[in-house]
Amino acid sequence: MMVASRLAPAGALLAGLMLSAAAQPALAQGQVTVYCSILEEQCREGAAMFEKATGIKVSMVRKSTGEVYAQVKAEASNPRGDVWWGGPGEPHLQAAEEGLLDEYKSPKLPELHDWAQRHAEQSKFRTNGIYLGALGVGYNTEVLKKKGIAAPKCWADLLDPKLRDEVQIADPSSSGTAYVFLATTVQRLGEEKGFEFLKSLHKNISQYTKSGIAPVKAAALGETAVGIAFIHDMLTQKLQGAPIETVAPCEGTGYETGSVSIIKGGKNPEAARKFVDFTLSPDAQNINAKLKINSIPSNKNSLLSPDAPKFAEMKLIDYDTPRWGSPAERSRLLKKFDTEVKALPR
Ligand code: S7P
Repeated sequence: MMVASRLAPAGALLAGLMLSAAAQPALAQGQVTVYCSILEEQCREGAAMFEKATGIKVSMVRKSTGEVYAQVKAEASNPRGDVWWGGPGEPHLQAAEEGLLDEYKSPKLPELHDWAQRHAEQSKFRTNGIYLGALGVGYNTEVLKKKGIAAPKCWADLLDPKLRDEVQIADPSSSGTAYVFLATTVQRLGEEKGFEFLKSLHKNISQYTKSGIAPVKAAALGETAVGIAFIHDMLTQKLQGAPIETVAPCEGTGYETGSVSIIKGGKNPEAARKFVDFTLSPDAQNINAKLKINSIPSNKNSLLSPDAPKFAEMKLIDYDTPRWGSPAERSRLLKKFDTEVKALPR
């Protein structure tokens, strides 16, 4: 009797707590730290959606892909992040091969397109494909007209001396976008001729920006005539009214496999797995269509924006993401770029 009377209020309290938890799924249910390498607005929207759906508090830091790779490597003995969301696949693959990422087979995998399932398999399930994006050129029509420069159609057109100080691309060490450009150039022309091309282009580069999206924004604002980046990002600026046109270069171009990975040794592995499942779901991938970011989503049930660049209409090279994402190739190419291209006077 005494026992029962002491238990009754505790039971009532428990039932009350359960009821309020059911009514408010957003009550704190843990936390997850996400290093985010897609665009700031996508990161913010995704964090808010995930918190609302799971009650797990998201601590989000936005950094470029190469920067996150360097941070994950530097923190390997005491990882502070749980998930690395977005950015081209090569730095993710390098981290996977260097033992910095955890294996995880998401239940969402069967919902993905073949290319994304292959990407996961190639990494031994230590990274996942979330979107595709083709690399290209964007030019400001007003700046080119004012300067009397013909619109570029090919990569080779970017070497025109009239474009001196008028081309921007990011630094491939910090930016995943710029690394795709570096690897595309080497794959397209072979290493020797590829580096000759990069050295000639260097004369026209006004600056190597830290983030891959910066040249797109500069071209949209007319601060540079030409930017090299992902075509879907340049299209976003065009859809917002910027005088920008996009080009899939005539010689053929490479593309990114945007990726998401779990950081090995992170403090919140369970929440990290839930976050990865979320990024592979149509809910998270449809953020792109909502924000008019026209990359191609990996989940077969996600919305494909009608404005998304049509891969079938572009000349694509047979871009080898696993090769250029291997630790040996990525480290070697970046070092070579720094010493043989970036260090040159202009
Ligand atoms: O989703 C848009 C997008 O542009 O965000 C990523 C981002 O720009 C990569 O940044 P960094 O080049 O600075 O690393 C791209 O993967 C993606 O297409």
